[in-house]
Amino acid sequence: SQPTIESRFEGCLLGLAVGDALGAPFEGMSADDIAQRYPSAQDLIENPPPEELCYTDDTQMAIGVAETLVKCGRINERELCKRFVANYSPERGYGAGAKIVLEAMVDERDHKVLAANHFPGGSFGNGAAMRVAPVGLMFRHDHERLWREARLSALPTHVHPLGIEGAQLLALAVGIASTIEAFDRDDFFASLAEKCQSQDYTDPLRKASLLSDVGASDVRDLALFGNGIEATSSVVTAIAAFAMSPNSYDATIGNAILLGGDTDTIAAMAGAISGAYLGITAIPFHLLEHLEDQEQGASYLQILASKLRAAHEKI
Ligand code: 8NA
Ligand code: MG
Ligand code: MG
Ligand code: MG
Repeated sequence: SQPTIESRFEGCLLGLAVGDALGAPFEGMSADDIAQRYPSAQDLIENPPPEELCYTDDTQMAIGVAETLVKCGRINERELCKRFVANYSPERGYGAGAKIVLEAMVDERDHKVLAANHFPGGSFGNGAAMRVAPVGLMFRHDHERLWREARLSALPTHVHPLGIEGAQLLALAVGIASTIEAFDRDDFFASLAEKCQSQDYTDPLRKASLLSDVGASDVRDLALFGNGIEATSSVVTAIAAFAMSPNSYDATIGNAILLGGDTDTIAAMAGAISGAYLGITAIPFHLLEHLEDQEQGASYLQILASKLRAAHEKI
């Protein structure tokens, strides 16, 4: 049976946080190093590191995006910056450029100048894509609006066209995944390619759709799409990890993490798409149970998912 809308909203936000938190201990490691400890995705899911699962900047910023949508019903840049500042804790591990821009926001300096100039033309890091999933849920029924709001959610830190488009693409993947009843590879990739402008995304998307078509499931095939902190070497990777195993949250995030590199972020993005499609029940209970996100017995992310769904019903 189909997951309910409630289940899909929860699955997306918790799927993002669990992917982020499970991937975090491996961030920056090589695939070979990870394989020595975890030969398969299943090994990793069944025997995760024993420590509490702590999420990082990816989830912390996604919370700010969701809170903004709950409060304003849309992306209001001022409110979004306020939420980023209120939630900011540098020990969660922010990207170098993002850290500088956020610290300017905290000090009420003009962060826009830094966002535009710290990297030539702005940042094309995956930091806008890693936090955008709530926008995909909120505007799942209106892809034009989704595309515009995803852009607005990127701008405080990411003004480079590739940083923005990576976020738009990930939001659209989440929006579609949260809406479809059965996964159809051709439809899924055609809808994504239709909105994309840049060859940096359209070319790998085409390759990802073909790869899925031949039923390849070797994690090495996923590695072709990159495992870096640039949006262009991680967003399509996350989408491909989902498309390779649409009916398994475990395989989706496990394979994403086994690639090495930017493990927390790629698993966060892949986990958000997978959770939006499969719902909260697809996420292993022992992982949810070990996630730090507990406030007096309740999960803040679950509460936020429920508020986001209520806001979504009103638009
Ligand atoms: P960002 O804006 O600093 O971008 C990430 C990186 O991408 C930069 O540091 C550059 O190396 C590179 N980059 C981006 N734009 C350009 C450009 N125009 N020219 C040359 N290089 C460029 O930060 P972000 O928020 O996009 O980064 C997201 C990543 O940061 C995620 O992986 C997230 O998990 C986090 N992160 C954390 C740690 C950590 O300390 N735990 C390490 C790496 C990344
Ligand atoms: Mg992170
Ligand atoms: Mg096109
Ligand atoms: Mg990361």
